[in-house]
Amino acid sequence: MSENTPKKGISRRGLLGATAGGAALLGGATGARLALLGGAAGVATAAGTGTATAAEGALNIAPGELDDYYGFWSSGQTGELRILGFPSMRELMRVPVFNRCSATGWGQTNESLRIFEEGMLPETKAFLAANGKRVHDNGDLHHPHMSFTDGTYDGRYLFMNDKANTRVARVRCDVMKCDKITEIPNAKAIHGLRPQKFPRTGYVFANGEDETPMVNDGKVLDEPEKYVNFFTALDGDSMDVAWQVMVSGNLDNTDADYQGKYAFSTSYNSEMGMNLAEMTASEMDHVVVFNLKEIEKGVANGDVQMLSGVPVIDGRKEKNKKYTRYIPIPNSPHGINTAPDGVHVVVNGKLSPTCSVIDVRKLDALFEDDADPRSCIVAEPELGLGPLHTAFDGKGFAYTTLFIDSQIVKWDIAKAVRAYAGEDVDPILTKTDVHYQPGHNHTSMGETKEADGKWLVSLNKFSKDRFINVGPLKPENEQILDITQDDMPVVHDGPTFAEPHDVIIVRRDIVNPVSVWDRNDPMWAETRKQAEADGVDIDDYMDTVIRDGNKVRVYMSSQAPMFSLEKFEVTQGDEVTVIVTNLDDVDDLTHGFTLNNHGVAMEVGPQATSSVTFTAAKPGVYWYYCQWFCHALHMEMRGRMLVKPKAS
Ligand code: CUK
Ligand code: CUA
Repeated sequence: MSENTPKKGISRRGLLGATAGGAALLGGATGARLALLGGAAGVATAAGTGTATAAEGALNIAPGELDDYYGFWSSGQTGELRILGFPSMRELMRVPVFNRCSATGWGQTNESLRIFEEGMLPETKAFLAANGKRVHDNGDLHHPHMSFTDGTYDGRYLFMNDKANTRVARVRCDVMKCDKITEIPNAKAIHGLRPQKFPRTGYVFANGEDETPMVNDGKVLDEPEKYVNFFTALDGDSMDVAWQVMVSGNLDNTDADYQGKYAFSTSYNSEMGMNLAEMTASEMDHVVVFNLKEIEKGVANGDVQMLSGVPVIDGRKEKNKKYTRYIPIPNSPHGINTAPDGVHVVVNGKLSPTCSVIDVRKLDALFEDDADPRSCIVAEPELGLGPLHTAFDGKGFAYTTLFIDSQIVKWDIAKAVRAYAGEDVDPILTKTDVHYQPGHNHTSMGETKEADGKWLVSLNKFSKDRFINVGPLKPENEQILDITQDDMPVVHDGPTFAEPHDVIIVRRDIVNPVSVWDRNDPMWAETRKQAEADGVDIDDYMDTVIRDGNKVRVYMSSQAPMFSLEKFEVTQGDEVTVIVTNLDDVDDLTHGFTLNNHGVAMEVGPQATSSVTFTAAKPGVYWYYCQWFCHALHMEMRGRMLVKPKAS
C-alpha cells in the first residue's frame, strides 16, 4: 500500500486532486484499472469552492429563525440517527438507535431493552447471554429513510439499517424515538435499505450484504457454491419480516419504483468471491430486479421454503425467472437511485466511470421469456471516476458523486438517453469540486416526486486540511451546494463525526413532532402493567416502594426541582427497579435519573415514564440526581439510596 502514502513535501490536497493519486486510493490493480478506464473524464473541469452568492442569504439562518428542512442523518458506526436543521446544518438532536446512549439510558432502560429484545433472534439472545450481555451496544447505521405515501414523505416513520448486527429499526416521527428493532434472520449484514414509495410504505426493503453458506453451521468455509444471500421485505407497519428472496451474488444498495411494482438492488460481488481479487474479477456485475407482484403470488401459493420462520422465495439466477431478473451492469455498481420522474433508475458504477440508466417502463418486457437482460438500459453516460450515488432536482437533472475525482457532476438525463441512442450530445453540464471523496449526496426532497431542486448536500469521507487539526482521526466534511445556480457552488462546510453515509432532506411542514409525551404512550405500557399489579398509579404523584422477595420496585415522580422520594432503602443483593414519571407537562422540561457509581442514568421527558433495573451490590449511601438541567435548583434535585449490608 506504499503508493497510497503521500511522500513528504507533497500536500495531501495536491495529491488528491490528481487523477492518478485519487485512483491510487483504491489501491493496487483496481486503482490502476480505474485510472485507465477514467481517461479524460478524470480531469477536473469546474472551479472549486463558490464565492458569495444569493444562497448565502438563505443559508445564513439568523439567531432565532427556523430552518426550512429537517435533515435526517445517519451516523454509520456511531449507530445513532441525527437530526439537523437544514440548510443551517445546526445539529438539533441525536436519536440513539443501535448504540448505547449515556445521556438517555437507551440500551439500559427497561423500555429500550424491551424494544431491543422483542425483535431479537433466539440465537442472538443466547449468544449475548453467553457474553454476559442483553444487547449489542454497537451498530452501523447507513441509510435512514422516511415512510412514503403516494410517492412522497408522509412524516410517520423513519427506517434505518444496521450493517454490523443485521438489523432494521424504526423511529417514530411523533416523538423521535426508536420503537422497533427487528433482527433479520438468514441474511447477514443489512446494508441497502429503502421504503416502498407507492402506494405507501408498505414494504421496507433491506439488502443482505454478506453471503454465508446456506446451512451456516460452522462446517463450510471454502465452498463458494454453497453461499447464498437474501433480499428482505419487512412490513413497515408491524416491522415483521414479510418475505425474503434468495439471490445470487451479494447485495449492496436498493431502491423502489414509483409504481409499486419493482424493487432493485445492486450487487458488487456477482462473482461470489471471498477476497478482493475474486470480488472485482469480472467487468460486469449486476442489478437484481424484484417483481413484487410475482413474489407476493409465490408466497401466497407456497412456492417458498420456510427458513427461520420466514417464507423464502428462490430468486437465484437462472432459477424461477418470474421472480427476479439479473441485469448486467459494469463494474461493481454501488448506489441505485430512482428519479422523481418515476421513470428512470440510475445505477452508479463505482469501479466503472459510468452510470447505467434503467427505464422502468421496460421492466415488464424484461420479465418475458428470452428478453435481452440489458433491454431496459436506456443510457450509460461516462461521468468520471468512482460514481457512487446520484441525487435529483425534479427538473430532469441528475447529480452524481465521483468518489475518486472528488466531484459532484451534474448531468442531463434526457441528453444521456439521446446520446445512448446514438445522437452526438454531451449530457454533462458541470462538475464542482468537493472536499474530499464524496459518498452519498442528497437533494432537498430529492428521493420523492416532490424534489424541489434547491439544495444538494455532499457527504465527504475525508476532510483532510479543511479544518484545524484534531489529531489523526479527522472529522468528515459535509458540504452544501446551491443547485439553483448553474455552476452549483459549494456554500457551506460542515464537519461531522463518524460516519454519516446517507441523509434525507425533508420539508419541515411534513414533520410534526409533539413537545410533551402522551401519558398513554405504548413506550411504557409494560411498566404500566407492573405498576397496576403493584397498585400504583404511574400517572400521578407516587412515592411507593414495593418489596417482592429480593425484588424492590421504587416508584417516584419528578417535578422540578424535586423527586418525590428524597431517600429509599434497599438491601445488598436486591434487584432494584426505579420507575420515574415526570409530572411536568411543560415544553422542554426533561428530567433525568442518574445513580452515582452504579452506571445508571436515564432521560425522563415531560409526561414520560422511564424505568431502570440494577442489582444493589455495594452497601452504603448513594446519591441519585437529575442530569437534565431543569430549574434554578437543578443541582438540589437529588436524593439518597441506602443499601443496607446483607445480614450474614
Ligand atoms: S453506502 Cu456508504 S457511501 Cu453504506 Cu449507502 Cu455508499
Ligand atoms: Cu430535574 Cu434537573
